[in-house]
Amino acid sequence: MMKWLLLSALALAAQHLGVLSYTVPQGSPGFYHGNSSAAVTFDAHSMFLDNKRLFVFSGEFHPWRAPSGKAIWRDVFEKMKAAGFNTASIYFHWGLSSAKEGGALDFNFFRSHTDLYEVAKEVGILIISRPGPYINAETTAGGFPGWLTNVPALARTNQTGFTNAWMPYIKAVAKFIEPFQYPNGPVIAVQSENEFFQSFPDNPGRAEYMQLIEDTYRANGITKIPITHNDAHPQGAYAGPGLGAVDLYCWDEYPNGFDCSHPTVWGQVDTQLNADHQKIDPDVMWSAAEFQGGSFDPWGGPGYDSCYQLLNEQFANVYYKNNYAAQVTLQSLYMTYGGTNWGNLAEPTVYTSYDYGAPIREDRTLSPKFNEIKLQSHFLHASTDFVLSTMTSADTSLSDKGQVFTTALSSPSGVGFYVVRQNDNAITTRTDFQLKMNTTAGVVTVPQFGGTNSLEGRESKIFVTNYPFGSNKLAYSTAEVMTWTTIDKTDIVVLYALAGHTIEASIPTTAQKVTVSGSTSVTAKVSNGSVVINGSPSGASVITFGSAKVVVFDKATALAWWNPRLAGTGKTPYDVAPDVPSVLVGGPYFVRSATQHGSVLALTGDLNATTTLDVIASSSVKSITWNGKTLSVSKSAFGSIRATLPFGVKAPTVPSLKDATWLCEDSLPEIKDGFDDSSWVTANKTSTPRPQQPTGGKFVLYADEYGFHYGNTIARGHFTGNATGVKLNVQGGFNFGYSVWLNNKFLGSNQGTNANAANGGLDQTNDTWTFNTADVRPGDNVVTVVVDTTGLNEDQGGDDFFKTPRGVRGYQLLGGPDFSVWKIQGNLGGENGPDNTRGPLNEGGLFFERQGAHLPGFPATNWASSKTDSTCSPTVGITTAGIKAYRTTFNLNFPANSDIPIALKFTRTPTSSYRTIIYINGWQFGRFSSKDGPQTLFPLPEGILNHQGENELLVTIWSLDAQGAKIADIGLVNTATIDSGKPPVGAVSSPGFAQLRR
Ligand code: IPT
Repeated sequence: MMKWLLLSALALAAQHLGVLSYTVPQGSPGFYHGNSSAAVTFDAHSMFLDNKRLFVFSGEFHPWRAPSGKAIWRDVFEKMKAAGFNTASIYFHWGLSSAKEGGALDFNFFRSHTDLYEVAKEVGILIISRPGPYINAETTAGGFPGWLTNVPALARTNQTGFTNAWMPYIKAVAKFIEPFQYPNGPVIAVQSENEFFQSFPDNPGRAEYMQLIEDTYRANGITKIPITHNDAHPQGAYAGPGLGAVDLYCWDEYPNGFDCSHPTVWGQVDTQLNADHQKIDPDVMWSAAEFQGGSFDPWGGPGYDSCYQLLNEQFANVYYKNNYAAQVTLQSLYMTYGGTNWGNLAEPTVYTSYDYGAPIREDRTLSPKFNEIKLQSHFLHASTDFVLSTMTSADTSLSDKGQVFTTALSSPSGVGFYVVRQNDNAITTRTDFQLKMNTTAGVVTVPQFGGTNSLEGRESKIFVTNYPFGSNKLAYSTAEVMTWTTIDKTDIVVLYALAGHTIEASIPTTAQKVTVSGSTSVTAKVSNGSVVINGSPSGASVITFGSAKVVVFDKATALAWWNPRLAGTGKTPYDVAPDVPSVLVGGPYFVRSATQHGSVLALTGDLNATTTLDVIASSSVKSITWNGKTLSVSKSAFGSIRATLPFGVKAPTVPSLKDATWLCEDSLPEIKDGFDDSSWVTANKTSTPRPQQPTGGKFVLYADEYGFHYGNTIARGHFTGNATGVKLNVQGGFNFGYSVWLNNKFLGSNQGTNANAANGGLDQTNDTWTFNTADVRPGDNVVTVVVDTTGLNEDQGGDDFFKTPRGVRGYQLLGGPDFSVWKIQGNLGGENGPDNTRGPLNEGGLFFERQGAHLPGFPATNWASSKTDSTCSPTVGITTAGIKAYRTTFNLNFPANSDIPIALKFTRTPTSSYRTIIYINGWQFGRFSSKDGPQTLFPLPEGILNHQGENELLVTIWSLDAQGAKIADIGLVNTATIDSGKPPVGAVSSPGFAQLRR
């Protein structure tokens, strides 16, 4: 059992730190687990690392949704770091590491903990590790391995069969985490399970299971960091005391929900967050393990640009600031980079893209929300008093306008924070107002020197009082603080507000003189021992006096500024406190790093256009390089070092797929007369222990029962005699599809619908298919059922829902004898598939996949060619129901300094019912459904795609319609052209046909 202990050393150590001198009070619940080796501690206000308080500003990222590996992970982490994230929250996927029960666990490559932690450490990102065993995450079976569907024990309980299943995985994971526990590595916490609820009275063994996970971590070396849990709602599950209680209880919040089809409809913000927290666990910091960073989108949904709109920078502005108002000090944005559900990773409520409308988009480009978050995170790191602040009032009383809601907070040292917003999210127009703020000079109503404060609709601002920056102090500011730093003994604070809004700031000074350089839209004067700044920001104004500089930006300008810590100057690579030396850099699309070598400031970063660079740095900086090139510099009107950064990447020529040579081949020989399925698995089970029982027929035909857990499956039922038809209950998950043939005669197809459909969505259909008497032969007849599943269900309710079968759930042969035998086929080798690099989920069971036609180097020598057969092209397609595979190659030769994300683009014909699988260089990177959509743009990430060489592309057309189908148009597009300082990614090394189909 976990206990709380006072760590008095902590209290002592905290005192001699310049930044903060808060002492952990007696009895505070610093983390303790039976010895005193805890390296990560916390109390009611915040976490401590190295006895220093921090705001854990975290973002969710799933390395396995970016399988190009380390180089791309580094890019994502560098972007997160630049946006002020000091932490990443990481789910790991058990199913990807475990192909079969009792088999070897595979943590190589994109499954690697070690690689991930190493990159995070190099970049300086802390890690909250979330290995499950259950993760949800809109991934197949919620991260459970497919084989677990066959284990006859209730998952997520302490039943022996389930315990034996997960224990080796968590033990292995613990061994990977152990050496990377803070401070030796970046891991500051490990989460047990996911959104797990407590035992039901009739459903025991859950808390016991939770406890067993925690004990397993502790027994396997996880002794320095807290174990956390993310409750689905603030209901106190495992907050303690009691069995399964964790060290640090957290909860999840998705206030705008997941319906992206009404992207401007907001609810109201929750004003009870802190009250809820106080009810549950007032002794520990309030932690949002997942807070909405975007939304997933279902098949047939409105698409991720709508999700982005629903959860855009305005949402980030209002809702995240509402969290700060409620004194959150660990906030993790789910997702911060979403990535891709490649290779059958999706579960049935989502499609291939997992862009999530996140701050970093699927192609790794940066959204406006990214920059909004950057302003907030920098403010929090700069405001070291913030984590100690408590709420003093939360109502509309401080403003002269009833619709302005203010949460006032103050720190023990008297720093005030005023989080203002309109009290109704339906208001989309501007409100001008005055605000009463408590300053050391008493209560003042601001602005005092002209103008009004303003809030746009769906805008929130944080005003400050008595706010220290270095040895100076803002008596108050109605401009928001982005950050501050001390350079050459001058304290520089960066303030911002929307252009057109009035700001006012007052800074006590002994100086007699103040100068304003740059834009004169704000004025400054010395009055009664203070510098008073007032005006409306436009571009950059710099106000200089005494040992202070106040930089005032309009918000659009501020969004393009960066505040990188100088590499190698912090005590740890993770430290983002304002006492770590930094520079201010304005203009570039992205600033990756800043390093000072003597008089040279070396900046690296990315550009999306020719850019004016402004740098505020020490006077010791005499020259600046950008991605290694020396710049010619001048001084700007507001005193920055200025240079032009020329955009150095030509718009790329992307190969045309129209003009490409396509090779093609039928991929459904299973319906041809004489097809030999004798080597297929015989579906000979007549019962299953699953809760989901068959709905008819002698044999259990569930694909998973025979080891086929991912992608398309095929069942062939043989019969002799005069049957008149077949009844089929086929289950494949929401938006699944299937087609059925009697011998070589097409009987028809059916499809599921999505969870948002009026009937709640179809994940299975019941159909009766009538045979033409003439098509029933003497001797052997075969009913062939091809099923496109959309993944295994999740198990959110802990009721073994993930065991819901895929394939034929029930059947009945009509008007004749029964089927004599059923044969089942899925991915080559089932649980013993050959591809350890791409992992056990990548392939499905269509003919071309079993053959290996998607693999690099496949000898398509006997395939038809568009050179001699003009119908051999996906834009010509097929004229009957069935499946055809098309293969082509193309070369890319992008310059080393470029980041040019490429996507495969489809023109969709919603009236035509066809499905397409996309393979690039052997990796399945997309599943397109013409009928459902919405995804038509499929990013092919660099690394998986060779940007400096040859690529092999395969696409299929499966027409579910008798009249056939074609892809109206298909082509490669670049979704951005970035001049990038990222190190070369290089093509990932993965095996081809010669290695995998010997
Ligand atoms: C929360 C899950 O913890 C996470 O895995 C993911 O599924 C997320 O939702 C939605 O994307 S569950 C919460 C919505 C109740």
